[in-house]
Amino acid sequence: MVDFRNMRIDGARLWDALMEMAKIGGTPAGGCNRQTLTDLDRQGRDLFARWCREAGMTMRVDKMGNMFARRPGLDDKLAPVMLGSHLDTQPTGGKFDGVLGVLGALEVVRSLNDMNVRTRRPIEVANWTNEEGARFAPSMIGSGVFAGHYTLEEAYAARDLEGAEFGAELKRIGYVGPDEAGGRPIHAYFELHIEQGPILEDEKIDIGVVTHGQGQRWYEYAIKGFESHAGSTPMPRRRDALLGAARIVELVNRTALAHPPLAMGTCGVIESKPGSRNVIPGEVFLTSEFRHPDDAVLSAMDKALREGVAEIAARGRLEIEMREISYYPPVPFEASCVAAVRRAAQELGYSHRDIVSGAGHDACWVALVAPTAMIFTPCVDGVSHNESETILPEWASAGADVLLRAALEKAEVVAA
Ligand code: HGY
Ligand code: MN
Ligand code: MN
Repeated sequence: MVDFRNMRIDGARLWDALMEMAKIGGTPAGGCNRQTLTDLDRQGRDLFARWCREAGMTMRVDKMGNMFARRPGLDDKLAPVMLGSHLDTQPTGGKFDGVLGVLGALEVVRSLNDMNVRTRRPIEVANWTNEEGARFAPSMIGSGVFAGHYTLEEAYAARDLEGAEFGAELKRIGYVGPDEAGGRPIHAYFELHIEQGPILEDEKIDIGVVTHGQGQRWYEYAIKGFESHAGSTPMPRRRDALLGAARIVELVNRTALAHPPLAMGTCGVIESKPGSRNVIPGEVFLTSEFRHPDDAVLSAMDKALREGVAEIAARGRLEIEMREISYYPPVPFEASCVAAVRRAAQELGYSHRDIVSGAGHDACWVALVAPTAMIFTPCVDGVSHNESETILPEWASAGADVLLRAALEKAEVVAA
């Protein structure tokens, strides 16, 4: 058995790749706007595919546009060890959310090539489609179809706020692949990701050993009132859809604050029609989401929300169609994979601590179909989903070193 304990990745090459990818959709404020299934997403995918080919990998794409670059194993029939994350970003996203996981995985392969290391199992690097859910909801839909939680038809029918359809956009950028999405064995899946919160940096810890992903519930509301004149409609006679939406926003916030310290509640999108300053809004589209690591609390928040929305509808004489568009319970990651991450950090001499993920990740769906774990790096001030998101190069290197070692434990080094 080859001793792979001193192997490390090339941190400078990883950082160069991150900066190169960040140019695609780069914004004047230093962030990235490379939203899923846009021409910029296609450019990012094409660059990733070129780099993978240059690293001697073969590329497969499935019907959800999920990309899998493969480095063969000596016993290539075995189920692969898969590493990856996502290249799509938020509209005001940063350079590292998701991208660190995809390019950190590519760096693992590049380093194995440099060290002429062979593994018994094949290694695959994945780029999952539409992790962010910003343009097409829900989030993590590429990995969600792969894990069998959503159907291809559900995903293809999703529409963005301009009415563009997911399936048509995926076809337009040329990334509808021939492979079925999912339904094949994966020996282990590891996802490297920035924490997107302040804990690791505050505690001066290099590596987060992620034990769970918290549960999430995502909702949409179609609120109908009655458009009428802002100057001549007496207050008691109004059916003001925007006032109803405002009450739901306050209800979501109040419900999360009622379950401290871990509950999260957010309203992210609101669209008011007709959008005229002197017309009482007759229609509003609103979104909200809840998150919590305990499913029973998430259910209690859901119940309080539904009761509150019914009360707001009655009080405002509004019709409120409330839809839950996505739900997944808290996800425990697989013990042997979590232990491999913890062992890797330990042996590499990186400080580490167990942590629960506040953000959702493709790993949360992949965990349904493969032994899965995640590796977190700190991020500056815990900021993410913001153009100022940034990390230190040494954090990126440490995370990818741990990814390399955890992957090799599962892929089994046979020659170096
Ligand atoms: O919403 C999330 O947690 C992830 O960024 N998609
Ligand atoms: Mn992400
Ligand atoms: Mn994100």
